[in-house]
Amino acid sequence: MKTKLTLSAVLVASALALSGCQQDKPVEIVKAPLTEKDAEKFLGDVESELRALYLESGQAQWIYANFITHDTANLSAQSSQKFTEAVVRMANDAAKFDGLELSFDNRRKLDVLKLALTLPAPQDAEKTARLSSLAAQLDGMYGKGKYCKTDGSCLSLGDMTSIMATSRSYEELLDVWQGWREVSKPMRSLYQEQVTLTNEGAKELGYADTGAMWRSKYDMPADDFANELDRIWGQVKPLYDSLHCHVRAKLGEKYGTDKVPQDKPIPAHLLGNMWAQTWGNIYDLVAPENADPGFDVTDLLAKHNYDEIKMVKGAEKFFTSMGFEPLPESFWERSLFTKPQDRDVQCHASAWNLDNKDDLRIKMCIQKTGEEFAVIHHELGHNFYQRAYNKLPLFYQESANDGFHEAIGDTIALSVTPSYLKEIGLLDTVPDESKDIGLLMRMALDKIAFIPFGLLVDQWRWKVFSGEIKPEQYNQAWWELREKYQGVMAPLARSESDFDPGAKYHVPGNVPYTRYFLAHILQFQFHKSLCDIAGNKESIHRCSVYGSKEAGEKLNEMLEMGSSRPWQEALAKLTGKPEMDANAVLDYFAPLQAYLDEQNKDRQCGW
Ligand code: X8Z
Ligand code: ZN
Repeated sequence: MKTKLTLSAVLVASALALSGCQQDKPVEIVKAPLTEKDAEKFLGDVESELRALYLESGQAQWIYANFITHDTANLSAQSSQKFTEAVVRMANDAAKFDGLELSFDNRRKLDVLKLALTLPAPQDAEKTARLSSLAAQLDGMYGKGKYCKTDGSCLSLGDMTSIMATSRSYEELLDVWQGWREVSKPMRSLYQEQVTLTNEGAKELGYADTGAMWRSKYDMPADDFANELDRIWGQVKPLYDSLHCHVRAKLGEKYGTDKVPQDKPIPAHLLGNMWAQTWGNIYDLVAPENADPGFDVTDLLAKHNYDEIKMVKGAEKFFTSMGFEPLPESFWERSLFTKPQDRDVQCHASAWNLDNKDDLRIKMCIQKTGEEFAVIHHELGHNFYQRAYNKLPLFYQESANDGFHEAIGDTIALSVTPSYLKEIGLLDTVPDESKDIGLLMRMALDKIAFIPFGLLVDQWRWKVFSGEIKPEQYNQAWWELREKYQGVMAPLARSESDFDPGAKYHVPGNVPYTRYFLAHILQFQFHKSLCDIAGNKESIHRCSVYGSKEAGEKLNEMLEMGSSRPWQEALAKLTGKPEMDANAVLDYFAPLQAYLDEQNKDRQCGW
C-alpha cells in the first residue's frame, strides 16, 4: 500500500539574495510536504521544457541522420547530451513523488518520465557527454558502413541487401555476408563502454540495469512481461519449427545437403536477408508446387512505372481510404525518399515527428521492391499514429506500448492482398483459392520467420546489460541465441574479434527490439478485428480493409488514446480483449500449417 505524504520538499532560500551584502545568517531551510499540486506544477513545467528540448534535439538528430559528418556527429551528440541531462534531472525529480498518493494521470505521467530514456546516463556531465558521443559514433559507424573489396570497389548496405535477396550463389552470398560484418568489428569496445555507462545511469534511477528499465515499460511487473514473451513464443514455435524444417529441406535441395546439413541450423547467409530475419526473398526456392499465385509485387510495381514517390503515395492512399487525413505538404518537402549519391546518410528506415504536432517525415532509401512497399506502409503507420495522438499531453504522445507503434503500418500492409492490388490497378486477375498456400507461404517467410529473431535481439541485450553475458562472450552468446531461437548458424567461424550484433542497426542505434516481436503478434490481432469490423466474409488472409471507414474509425479510436491508458485497454478497445495472443497468427496460417505438416511428414525436423 502506498503511504501518503511521506516526502518533504526542501526549499532553500538564500538571505544573500535579499540583502545583497555579505551573508552572515545561515541558509534558511523550510520543509514542506509534497502535494498533488506540486506534482501538477512540476509536470506542467516539465512539459513545456520537454517540448522545446524535443524539437531541438529532433532537428539535430534529423540533420545528423541525413548528413553524416564529423561536425553533425558532434552537434547531435551535444544536443542529446543536453536532452539526456535534462531528462535525467526530471526523472530524478519525478522520483521524489514516489510513495505519494496521486491521481491516475499524475502518477502515470511521472512514471513515463522516469522511464523516458532508452539510454539513461549517470548524473555526471562528463559521463553524459561521453555516453552521448558513444551513441552518436556507433550510429554513424553503421550509417557510413560499406564493404570495400581488395579491388577498391565498395558496396553499400543497400547494394548488399539486393544481393542477399537475389543471388543464389553460395560463395557470393557468403562474401557479402562476411563483408558487412567487418563494419561492426570496431564497434565492440565502444559498445562495451556504452553498456557500462548507461547501466550506471539506470542504477541511479533505481533499476537493476538498463535492460530491467526497458522491461519496466509495459504496464506490468518487468518479470511478468518477460514471462509473457516466453508464453507467446511458445504458441508460435511449432509453426516456426515446421516452416524451418521445410525451408531447410528445400535449401538442401538447392545447395546440397553437405552445405545445408539436415540436422543442423541453417547457414545464415542463405535465407535472402542480411540478418536472416525475413525469408520472403527465397520464396522461389520453397514455393509450393501448383499453388504459386503467379505474381510478384516487385514486378507489378515495375510494370506500372511506380517510382519511390508513387510508392509512398500509394501507401498514403490506403490510410486516407480508411478516413485518415492526407499527410501534410511538409511531409513531401522534408522527407528523404531516395539514397543520395554524394553523401552518407542513415539509410535504415525511420518515421519522425519533429514538433509533436504535424511535422511528420520519413527517412528511407527506398528500393523499388515489394518488400520496401511493405516497409513504406510500416513507416506511414508510425506517422499516422503520431498524428492521431498529437492532441494529448506530451507524456501520452506515444503508442500504447512500443509494439503497437511497430504494428500499425504492418497491419495495413496485411491488407495488401491480391484483391486490393486488383482494385488499385496493379494486378489484372485475382488468383483463385487454390493458390492460397503460395500466398500464405510468402507471408509466413516474412512474418513467421521473423518472430524468433524479434525475440532474440533483446534476449542478448538484456543479458549484456545484466552482466550475464560478459564482454568477452558478446559474439559467442549472440550465436548461441541465434541457434537456439532461430535455428540459424554462422556460415563461417566467428570469434570474439567479431561483433556481429553490431551489424544489426538497432544495436549500434540503441533501439529496443522486443517491440518488433510484439508487433508481429499484435498485427494479426489488429488485422482480424479490423476485418470483422469491415464486414469481411472471406478467409482472413484474403481480407483487405482498404476503403473501410468503419475500420478506420475504430483503429483511430485506439490510436488517439496514445499511451494515456495501460496498453491492455487500448488493445481491448480494438479487439475486445486485453491480452496479446498468438492465436490470431495461428488461425491466419492454419492452412499453411496443414500443408507444412504434410510436406514434413518424412523429414527429421529440428536442430
Ligand atoms: O527497423 C524496422 C523499421 C523501422 S522502425 C524499418 N523494422 C525492424 C528491422 O528492420 O529490423 C521493421 C521490422 C523489424
Ligand atoms: Zn518501425
